[in-house]
Amino acid sequence: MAYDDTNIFARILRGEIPNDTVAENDHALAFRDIAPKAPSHVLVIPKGAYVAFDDFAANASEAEIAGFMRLCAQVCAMEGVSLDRGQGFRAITNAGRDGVQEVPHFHLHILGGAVMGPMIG
Ligand code: DGP
Repeated sequence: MAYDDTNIFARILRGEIPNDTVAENDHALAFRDIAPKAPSHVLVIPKGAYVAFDDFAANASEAEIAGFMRLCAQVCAMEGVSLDRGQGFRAITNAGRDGVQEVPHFHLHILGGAVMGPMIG
């Protein structure tokens, strides 16, 4: 699937739409979800143009992958949900039609601050 650079997260990355940034590095941006599903709900996105998880995992450079993953860990620590500081979290990514992905720019949801409900539904 070709990357559509008009998607909302591409527009956030270009600074066309404001966001509530939590943390950032050279390769990734973390910001609060506009419609939080948990007391802490942060989205982590790569700065590169990747449609979904499989695109990112297959095509991103090792530096991009490392930058993305390190930012995820930083978010968990900052939000107080990492296992050495809090009670845990859920990290999920939706991909494509069956994953019910709304925004076609790869993103990881990090949810915490409450016990999560069922995975599917
Ligand atoms: P999904 O593609 O289904 O994994 O979810 C996309 C998420 O993006 C959804 O939880 C709502 C969030 N979202 C959509 N538009 C915006 C926006 O303009 N700003 C922010 N911060 N979040 C958004």
